[in-house]
Amino acid sequence: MQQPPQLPHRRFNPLTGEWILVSPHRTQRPWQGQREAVADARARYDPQCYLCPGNVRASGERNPPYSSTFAFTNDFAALLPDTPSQRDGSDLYRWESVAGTCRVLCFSPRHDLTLAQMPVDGIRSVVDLWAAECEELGRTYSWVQVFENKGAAMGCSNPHPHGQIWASGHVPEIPGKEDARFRSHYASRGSTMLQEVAERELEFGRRVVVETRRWLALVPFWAVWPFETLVLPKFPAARLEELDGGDREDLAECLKRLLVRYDNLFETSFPYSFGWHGAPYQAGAHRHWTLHAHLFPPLLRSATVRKFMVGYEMLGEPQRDITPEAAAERLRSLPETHYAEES
Ligand code: H2U
Ligand code: ZN
Repeated sequence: MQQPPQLPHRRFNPLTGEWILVSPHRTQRPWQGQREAVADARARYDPQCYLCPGNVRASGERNPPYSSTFAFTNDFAALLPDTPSQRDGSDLYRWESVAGTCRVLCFSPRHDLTLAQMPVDGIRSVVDLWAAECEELGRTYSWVQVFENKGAAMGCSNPHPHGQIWASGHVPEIPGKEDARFRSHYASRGSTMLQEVAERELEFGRRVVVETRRWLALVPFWAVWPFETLVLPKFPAARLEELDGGDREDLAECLKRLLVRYDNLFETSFPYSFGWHGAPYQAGAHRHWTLHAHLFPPLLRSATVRKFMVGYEMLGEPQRDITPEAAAERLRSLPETHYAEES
């Protein structure tokens, strides 16, 4: 395949079966719109924070004096475990009930850190927590969505380093599409789609941002968000809980190196939505699945100028301004020492 031109073109996303518009010539336009606020420095412990060790949450429960990670069931959960199974309607109007649970995962007792600023062994503890929660919740639910919304720009309500899990009896739309597409790829070609992607990207090289012994972070060919990345294992793996100690150690290193680059890009605590997609917990083999993480950061040109998905994106199809290759090159060129440590 020839590389796409520096002219408007569309790219195909094999994970969703959708196309996106790429307009490489468009980033120079003047900007007089909204600018994001940049967060201030924080204390190591905040007596007002509902996630800090020893503090009381909205439910009246007190957090333990935890020293590594800590998980609890969300006091304002969007999904409830005891929802009875019901459905009604046909053709145009239908509904079905959903049972599930929501968890909040504190990544560190330190209120002032982020994953990017945590040491690799601290990130490794977070990987262990993600894996343990998936294993446990996967016994009850078909889908376990691990994610982190970081930064006020992504709607995060509290800067204390934390993520969430929403687990449900149904497989939601996006992983549902991935599952169907991975399955048909495996049936027709006998290979897992994302392992093929990992091999091709290592060979091409220009979209790779971080490569460790066992993992890869890259800007996908079909990325929608300006600095979107995909984290992939270089070996077959379908779920977080399958990873051995070495895989987890190496994943923590890969995430650290990626997230430090993100923060260094605009010398700001880089906002994003980040989440894991592992094989759904349903009967049958899942050789068609590759465990992967998506990172969707909204920033485009500086710490304060973000990409909005509005207008054409809402009504037509997603569009991006800089090419994925140019985004990967910018991320790759950045140092791996966090800017806050340098000064
Ligand atoms: P976000 O900032 O990423 O939305 O996560 C904070 C979550 O913490 C949010 O889902 C929950 C909110 O419901 N929460 C509690 O479970 N207990 C509290 O005391 C406050 C917030
Ligand atoms: Zn806190």
